[in-house]
Amino acid sequence: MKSVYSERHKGHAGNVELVAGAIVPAFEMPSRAEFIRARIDGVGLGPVLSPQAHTLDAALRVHKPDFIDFLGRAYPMWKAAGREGTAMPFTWPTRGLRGDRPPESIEALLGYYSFDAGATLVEGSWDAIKSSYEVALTAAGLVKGGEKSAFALCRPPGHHAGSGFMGGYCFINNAAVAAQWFLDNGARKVAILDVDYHHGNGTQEIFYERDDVLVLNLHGDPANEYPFFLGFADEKGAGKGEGFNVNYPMPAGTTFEVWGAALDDACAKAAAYRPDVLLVSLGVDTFEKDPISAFKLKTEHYPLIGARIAKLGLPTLFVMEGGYAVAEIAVNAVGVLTGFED
Ligand code: SP5
Ligand code: ZN
Repeated sequence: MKSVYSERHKGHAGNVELVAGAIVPAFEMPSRAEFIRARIDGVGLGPVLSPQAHTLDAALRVHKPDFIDFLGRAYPMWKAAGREGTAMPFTWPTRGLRGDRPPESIEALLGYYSFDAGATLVEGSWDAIKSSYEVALTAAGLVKGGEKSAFALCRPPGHHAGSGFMGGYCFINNAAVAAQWFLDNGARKVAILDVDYHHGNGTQEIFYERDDVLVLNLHGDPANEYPFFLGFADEKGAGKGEGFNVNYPMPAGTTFEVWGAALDDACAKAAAYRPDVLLVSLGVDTFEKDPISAFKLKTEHYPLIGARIAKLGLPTLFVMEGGYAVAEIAVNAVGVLTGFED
């Protein structure tokens, strides 16, 4: 399997995040992509290509123009306000406040274009975000060009980013961009299977009223897990999208036995949908030793996930999302890919 990777992700570094009332180094760090990059060679998965340059047009097919424009302006504005370090939001237009008018100051804009404090920007973030987007589109091009599968080693990840907001380490929704790109380039239907531990709220929001993208999401029950405010089983899509969004919330402590049954059900739904392409939002924060998650999957299970997905026999694009047990995420993520190929 061919992979696409850009070292431009390294500019998105030194970020901090809020955990239990304290500012700590962000779990979403450059070494994540570096471990995976090294593991690809370690197991001989296949060639690793650099992304081709892309304009932001494909991003604008799923994201609002003012949001994408903001992502590019945010850190320069932060600096112009005399700040340095990590740009982090702290005020949000929740119920009872004005969320209908874009504000002016960088403090307000950060909150207006986010749903949590978890998507932070530093000097090199925007270039890294664009590189991650280009990685996804370049890998999508490989699949469109006839490869049976490809791996987009995206960093930063994307599945929490919605049409007009960032959050949860995510800025541009790489998987959503790729799905729309396939549709704009000849595909009639695309399925997205999101196996990250966290609900892909951004992907769900983007496609919620659409019947040309089936969104299947396996994740920690939002009743007790981030992102808390979306991802329940009764969210099934709306309008002509009704029936084309499927959530599988599962409790803390979920083992592969139970998780794998949900995967089987999701794969059956994907097969019945008969998509032209399958996208896998590949998070490996389901691992038992993940520092911020609570499922109990073991390293031996990841190749089984890949093998189950391969049984669908669909052109498949894997897009990297989360996973924070740093050295092990490489073994587990690449384990899915080798399991797919075997
Ligand atoms: C792409 C992705 O996986 N984003 C995840 C963002 C999660 N952010 C909130 C994490 C809350 C962690 N609570 C941790 C308790 C740790 N002991
Ligand atoms: Zn996650």
